[in-house]
Amino acid sequence: MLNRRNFLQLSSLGFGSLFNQDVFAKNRNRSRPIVISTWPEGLKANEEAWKILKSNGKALDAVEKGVNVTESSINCCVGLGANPDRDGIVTLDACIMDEMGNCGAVAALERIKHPVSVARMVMEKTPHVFLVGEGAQQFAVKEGFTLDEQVLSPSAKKEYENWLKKSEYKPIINIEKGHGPFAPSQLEDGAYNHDTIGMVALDASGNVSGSCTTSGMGFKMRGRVGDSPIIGAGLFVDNEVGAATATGVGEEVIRICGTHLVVELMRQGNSPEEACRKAVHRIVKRDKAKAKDLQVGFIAINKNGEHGGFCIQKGFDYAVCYADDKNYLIQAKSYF
Ligand code: SD4
Repeated sequence: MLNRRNFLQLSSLGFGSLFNQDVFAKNRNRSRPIVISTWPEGLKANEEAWKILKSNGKALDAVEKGVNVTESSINCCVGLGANPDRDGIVTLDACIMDEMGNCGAVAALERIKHPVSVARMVMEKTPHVFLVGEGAQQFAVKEGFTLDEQVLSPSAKKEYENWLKKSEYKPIINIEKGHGPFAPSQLEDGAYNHDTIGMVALDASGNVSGSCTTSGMGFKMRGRVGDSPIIGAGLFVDNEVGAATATGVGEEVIRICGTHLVVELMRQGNSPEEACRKAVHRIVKRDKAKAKDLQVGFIAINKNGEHGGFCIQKGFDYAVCYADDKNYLIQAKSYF
């Protein structure tokens, strides 16, 4: 549990403080700008996004540069050091969407460090929305991205070697066992290690954008793509309403067009948290027994700068930043 002493220590680190959603609720009505992102890694990503937002930069730039931090982190499972597919190859998926409804996506991209930036190029430099596999890689190289070597992080290498012993096809999605007070060094050690980051932001001009980037399920079938690069599933933005992003078992999110649903629920007047809760319930309702072993989490912001999140299992945190010294980790409420 977070006690006062721990809280003060964390605050003095200037890094991130852990808050319960109810405690935080009092401070809900925030003026813009604001950025939120999934999992504890979101704290670092938010810091980068915040640099752009506080100098009146665009939400689109903030959500790209923010998640680039996570993509670069060798100890985080999002980028080239992440858990590979069952053939040992790391394949990355990402998408980005701006306030005009423009969007770009890539999937099954190999050896490119920043898939979200390639997704932005797809959005800005092609008449298309989605490029996959070899074609996406060729496009990235043509746009000046370098082909890097895939170097698995020590933990991904170990996990893959373990997995190979049985080679049982049970693709893995992290279900966080719970959080606690932590220091930056624990993050760097990979203590909180997720294969996805989704980020949505509202900038000083009142525009909303979002991004989502992932290595997908660990030890997945070659060619498997989840929700993260799919507009309306892993990410959706509507500048009249707000934006949402998702994490967890992608197949479940795709089946309900999860983030599109969250945004439409906000359009009907639901708060971000209520919209995320209703989307989670939609997943659980399909098969409650199955849902006991699944994790899916949604986070959302609306045009007033309110934010919220909801998940199936306890233990999903999201990071909220609306000032230099206000980068909080929020414990989302859960169905179970
Ligand atoms: C996927 N949604 O590929 C991603 C994985 C994820 O935390 O979010 N993991 O299905």
